[in-house]
Amino acid sequence: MSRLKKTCSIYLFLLIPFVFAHAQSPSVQVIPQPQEIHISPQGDFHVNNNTGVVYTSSQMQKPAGVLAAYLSNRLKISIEPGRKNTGTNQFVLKEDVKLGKEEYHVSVDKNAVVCEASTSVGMFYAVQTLLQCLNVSDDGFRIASTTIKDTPRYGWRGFMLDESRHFFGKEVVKQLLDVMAYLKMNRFHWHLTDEQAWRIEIKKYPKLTEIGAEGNWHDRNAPRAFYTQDDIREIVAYAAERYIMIIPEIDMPGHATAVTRAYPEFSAGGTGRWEGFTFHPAKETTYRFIDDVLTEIVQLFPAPYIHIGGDEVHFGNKIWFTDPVIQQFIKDNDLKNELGLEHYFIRRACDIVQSKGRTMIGWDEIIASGITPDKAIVMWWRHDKPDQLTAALEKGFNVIITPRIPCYFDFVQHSSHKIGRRWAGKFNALETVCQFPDNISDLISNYPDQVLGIQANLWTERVADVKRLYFLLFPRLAGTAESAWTNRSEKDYSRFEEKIKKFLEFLDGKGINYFNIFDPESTPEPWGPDKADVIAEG
Ligand code: TNX
Repeated sequence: MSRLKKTCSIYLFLLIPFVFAHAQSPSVQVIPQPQEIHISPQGDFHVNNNTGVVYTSSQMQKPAGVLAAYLSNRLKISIEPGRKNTGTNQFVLKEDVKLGKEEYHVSVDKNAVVCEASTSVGMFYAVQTLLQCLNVSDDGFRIASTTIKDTPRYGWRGFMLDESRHFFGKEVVKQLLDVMAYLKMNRFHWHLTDEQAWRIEIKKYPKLTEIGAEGNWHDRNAPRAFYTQDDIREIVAYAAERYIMIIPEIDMPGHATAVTRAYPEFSAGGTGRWEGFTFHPAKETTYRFIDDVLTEIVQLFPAPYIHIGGDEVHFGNKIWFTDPVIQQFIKDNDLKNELGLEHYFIRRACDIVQSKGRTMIGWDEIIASGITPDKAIVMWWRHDKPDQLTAALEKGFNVIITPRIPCYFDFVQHSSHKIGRRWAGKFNALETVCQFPDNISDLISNYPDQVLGIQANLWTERVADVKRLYFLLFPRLAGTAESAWTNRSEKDYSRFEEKIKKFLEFLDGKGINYFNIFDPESTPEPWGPDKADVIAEG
């Protein structure tokens, strides 16, 4: 054998275990993509009947319980997490105070899986990653030998559900929270009030649900549907178990029709389509009502934020321009005009939220209201008004970015889809969702600390049932998770698409409907109850 050939054969020989291990190694596909992931050819970790789950400090007990429960369930064995080292073949959940709040490390070799985090939530994310890495093979469950170092790009990884236009109920919300946890999303913004209905029990104002909870977008006479305070407590606790904060939205001063139907005394009046769209901005009793409602809200939701809406007031405030009481109020308070009055209303709402020890969040209309940036967080939604985002950032506001394009999931997600919104022909395909916010980095890159994160919003005017709700949400919600968690340098759309196959299997396992991006015709677009709903915008 020549020398060259000999050297080559030695190298090839040395490579064999590597190649073999790679060929044999189960895949490591995680959504959202971790910031650093290395697969090593050390041999896989096998989960078996003797596998232990060990945690080193009391705050890791909860994530240890989540891991043990999942393994026990899937393997049909009983694994009790404990603090005692069980020798080999164990998961070790270790506290490491040096890591950031949501950061975690995972290192897998054939003897052990070691997870490190400084907090219980960081460890929960390590566990979520591991559960996605678990591969079923002929000889049981395996995890490929891997090291992962991970921490989120943004602290706010949100999803908003509109349950005023249509009501979906407790079980659906819980299922959504499960999927959010799998995707390491951590903020559930709950749009509970709007024109169509009021969906949360308020003890001091029973008519809000007796009258206000009737109807939905398609059917004004649909039976009452709302969450009791017990339901709310149950769901808030369920979310907290998954490290998800719930932020309630009580929309004002517009989108208030359900309130004014129940309590006309708080209505500014109006006619036709916009009858009762706004609260009466010039009555002290209106502000007392809001204060009372928020008193009950803060008892139910421990989140440090309350969303007060603040959007689209001009749609339905025509009456403000002619009503003598309102006009007099503008003069007496030197508010100049109707917009000044709107801003006054927002400042009053902000004071009420503050008096309850919470911070206000509002849609981007609130920027001009005169509120200082220490008092409110802005949700930028009008993608056609990038100057709103710039103004908010320049004024020093913290901002959550949720522009219609690509964050509104009532927009269609495929060129063939007919029900749902488009804007000048544009819609929100999975790839556009994933690319975000890197396609607007010129707008945000100078303000890294003020952009708190990203949120997807599902408005439900044209979402009358769960099948359609899930069809619009999935798999796009996974795109939101990837865009909010993963640094630009680690994003790779073709790899993401590969991982989506596994995500769809996960949804199949839960019986959740989705749009199949790989075979659009296999999942036809579910119609709402009324085919006339097709929106032909753009
Ligand atoms: C605008 S986004 C709204 C909602 C609609 C949505 C439909 C926002 C603050 N207001 O009331 O449901 O568009 O896409």
